[in-house]
Amino acid sequence: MKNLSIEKFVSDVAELTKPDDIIWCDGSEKENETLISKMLKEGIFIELNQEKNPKSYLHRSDPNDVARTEHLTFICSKKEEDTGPTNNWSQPDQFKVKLNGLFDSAMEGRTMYIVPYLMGPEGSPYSQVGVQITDSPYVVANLRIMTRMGKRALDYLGESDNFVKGIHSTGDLSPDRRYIGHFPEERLIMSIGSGYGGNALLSKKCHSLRIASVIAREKNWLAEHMLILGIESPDGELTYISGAFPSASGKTNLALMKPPEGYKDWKAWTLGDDIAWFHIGKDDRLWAINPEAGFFGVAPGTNMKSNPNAIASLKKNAIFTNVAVTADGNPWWEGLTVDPPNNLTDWHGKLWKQDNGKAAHPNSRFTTAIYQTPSVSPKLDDPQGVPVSAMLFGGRRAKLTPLVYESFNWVHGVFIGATMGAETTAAAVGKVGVIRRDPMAMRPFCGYHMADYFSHWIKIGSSMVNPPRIFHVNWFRLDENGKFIWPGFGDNIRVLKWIVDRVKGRGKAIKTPIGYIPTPDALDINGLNISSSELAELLRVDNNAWLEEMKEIRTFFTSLGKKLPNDLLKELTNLETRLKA
Ligand code: OXD
Ligand code: MN
Repeated sequence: MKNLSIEKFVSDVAELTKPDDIIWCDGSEKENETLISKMLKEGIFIELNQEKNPKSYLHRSDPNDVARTEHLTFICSKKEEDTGPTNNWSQPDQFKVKLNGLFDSAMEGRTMYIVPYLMGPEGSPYSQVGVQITDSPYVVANLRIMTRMGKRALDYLGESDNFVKGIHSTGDLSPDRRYIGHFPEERLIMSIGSGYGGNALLSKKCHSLRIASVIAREKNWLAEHMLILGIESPDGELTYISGAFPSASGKTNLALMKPPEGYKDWKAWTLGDDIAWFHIGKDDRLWAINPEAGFFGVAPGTNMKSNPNAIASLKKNAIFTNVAVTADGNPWWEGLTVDPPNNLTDWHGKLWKQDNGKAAHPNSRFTTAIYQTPSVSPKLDDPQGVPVSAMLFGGRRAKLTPLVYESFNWVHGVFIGATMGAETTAAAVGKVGVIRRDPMAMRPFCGYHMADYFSHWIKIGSSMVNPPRIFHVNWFRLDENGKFIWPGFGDNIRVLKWIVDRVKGRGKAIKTPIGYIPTPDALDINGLNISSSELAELLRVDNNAWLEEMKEIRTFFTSLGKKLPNDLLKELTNLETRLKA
């Protein structure tokens, strides 16, 4: 069966980019093998120790192309006011002329790959098809893991023209000629000059968040930068939660959490580590699917303690990008083992020495299928998804925000998400460790005006009698010696247990100006090395410090202009009043 819309799309792009040949990807094993041998021959893939890491490969990206480039990412809505102040805008026709100039003949001497992909389970009414055209075989190999690609996507689409178009070329990899352009009204993405991660795997941030958030607003659902996790108590009670955390802030660790000693009879089921699409069910619950099928996780810091399930999922069929390699051909990154092994090759391919800086790039990544993690939820391919009872917002904050608190209601929860602040990380180019406001962890990923996005969130909540409860968590509080107070990782299940208790109407809490926090005895710290004064510090609300924070929030709200929903301004004023009381 031919899809005429795809044929037309492909011939138009081929005419512009002039590839030497065109390969239509079907997603088969055979196709993957051919692609891998080609990449090995061309040095795009480097073979890892195949005995220890069967069918796993290393890729070294251009050193100028190692993270998302937000300053080169544009939302080209027809009207600038639809893009909003947190995005770069360019007039769509003009931007297309500029990009077409860069795409002109960009694939000369190269192969053009056509990658149809399905975001979401087969048979799900909530899934979406995209077609990415790319000249990067590395991108194809990643999409094969990250999405349900090839024939499956075409079968889902049939003859329909309802797919997101993605045009990608690595161009000459020069940051001066690198742009990631989104045309929301046309469901079109054009990306040139980068072969890396969220800039190049267009299914991920570009389609499933920036374009999908626009579609979600039109169709009354939510496309979010969130993990999805099922928590099963010893008596079999299963509660699904979702959570938004800024890039490289432990989202993958939480999504793949393994309950620690003392919680062995609890289970945590992984559904997704990065993106969730939510629909309101006929039963008044909010149902989530993960559009993706793989993880594109940050490698540094991943180890048997922080994330044993990720380590288990990396045993085979994995792609490693910009990690270091040991002398016997195994991947390595900072934090994988306590001490670096001898004779490491760094991410540039040079013999690494202690004073050479990091051996693996701080934003080095692994790509692996969710199906390979021992904690994979049996519901991952369920067309309906899972009903979510609690949504978490979290940021990396050394001070101020307590370990956990619960919003008073949905609108207050939206306020908490909208005012999230977090320290920046290596996932995007720019200064690391400064606080920036990152509403719902969507600042770099919302495809339209942030103030309209807040209104949309409020509307979604008001469409349900019992929307999910909203919480804020912060695993990253430091003591006066700069040490983390909370152990984090698997022990975060203790916080999730309180959240589940709250959802079920049994967790004890104290009302504070910022929300409900656990009573000291409601949080299980049994077996942890945490004193009661440390616990008090973890849960402390410092009214004066919060009042200082309110000034920044007011400035941020002002920067969003007059579309900011009144409800949120009211929340701000009410919070200030409570803090002063
Ligand atoms: C990611 C990111 O790659 O958020 O998931 O940057
Ligand atoms: Mn992410």
